[in-house]
Amino acid sequence: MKEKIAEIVKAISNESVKNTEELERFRIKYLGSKNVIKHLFSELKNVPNESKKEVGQLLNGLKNHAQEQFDVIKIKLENSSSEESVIDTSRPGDQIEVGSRHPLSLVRSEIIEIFDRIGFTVSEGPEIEDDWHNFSALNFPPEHPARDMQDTFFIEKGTNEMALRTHTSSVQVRVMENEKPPIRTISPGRVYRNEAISARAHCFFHQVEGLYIDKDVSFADLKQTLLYFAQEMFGEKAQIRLRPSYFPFTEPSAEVDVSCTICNSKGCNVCKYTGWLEILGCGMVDPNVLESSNIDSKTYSGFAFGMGVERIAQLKYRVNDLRLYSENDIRFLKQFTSGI
Ligand code: 2NL
Repeated sequence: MKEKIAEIVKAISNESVKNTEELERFRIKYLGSKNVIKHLFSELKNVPNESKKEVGQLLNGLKNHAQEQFDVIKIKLENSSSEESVIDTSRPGDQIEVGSRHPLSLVRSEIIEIFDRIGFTVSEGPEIEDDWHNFSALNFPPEHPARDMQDTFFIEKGTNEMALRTHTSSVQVRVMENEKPPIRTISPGRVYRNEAISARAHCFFHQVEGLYIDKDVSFADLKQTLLYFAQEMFGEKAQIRLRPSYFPFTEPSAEVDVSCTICNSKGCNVCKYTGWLEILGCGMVDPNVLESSNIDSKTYSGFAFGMGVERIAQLKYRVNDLRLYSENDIRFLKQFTSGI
């Protein structure tokens, strides 16, 4: 009997279990309902009485040993999951989805490229601005409503010194302060206004402002530059019209409409049956603004303009809710060209 037990112990240690099927065979052989150890238990009655206790203990030990071995092998198999872990290096890799550019990013790049072709550089500046660069240098009178808490996000309570910039003209003031004319630059960037969020208004949006200062810059130069821009952006058939307007930093000032490219100026619900779409504001830089940045307004003149990137993108891609631009809904974002 003792020999039989020793044989089984040896057999168990000689078992090589490589997969779950072999493990199951091991279980049936040593732990199943008709296993070899059980068979030895049934023969215990034939063992002489004086050896019964010892042989019984050996059999119990064998039974526990078989169970332990089973558990150890099972865990080993699970950890290495030997069958599945075989890596097939010839399999093709997972497809990597190519992302798409954000529509505002696409339009911003297009605007930059259009102005780059006629010699405009790109200038950037801080989003947190002081009162001078955001308001005073731009000829905003001390009591102008834009300086109100309701319109501007101020950084510190009680002081109106530092604020989130409300336009990127602040960047252009910095350019005028630091560079000598001729100046030909655009400043794209994010700007902030204290407004309730809706389909038509947001607390932040994106602007591209342009500035050209040199000797003898005229309103005709401004008009031709904007016509060039409109035709590059909306197609060579695009026309523009200027309507008189007011900004603190330009005089004279105008608002610019582009002929409706959606209905060819025949009238549709996008242009509200006028045939025209408003795209930007512009004007001749007010002499006070030039002087504030130490540019001699008797020698130099300049024009400036500002446009909302969301507005241009809305016309190009027919997006009619401003909130879509910042909600990061993948179904919206996926629709735009996947150019890198
Ligand atoms: C609009 C109108 C405008 C400017 C921006 C500007 C900058 C300097 C001096 C003078 Cl440094 N003007 N910028 C001029 C006219 C209009 O923006 O509706 N923007 C969305």
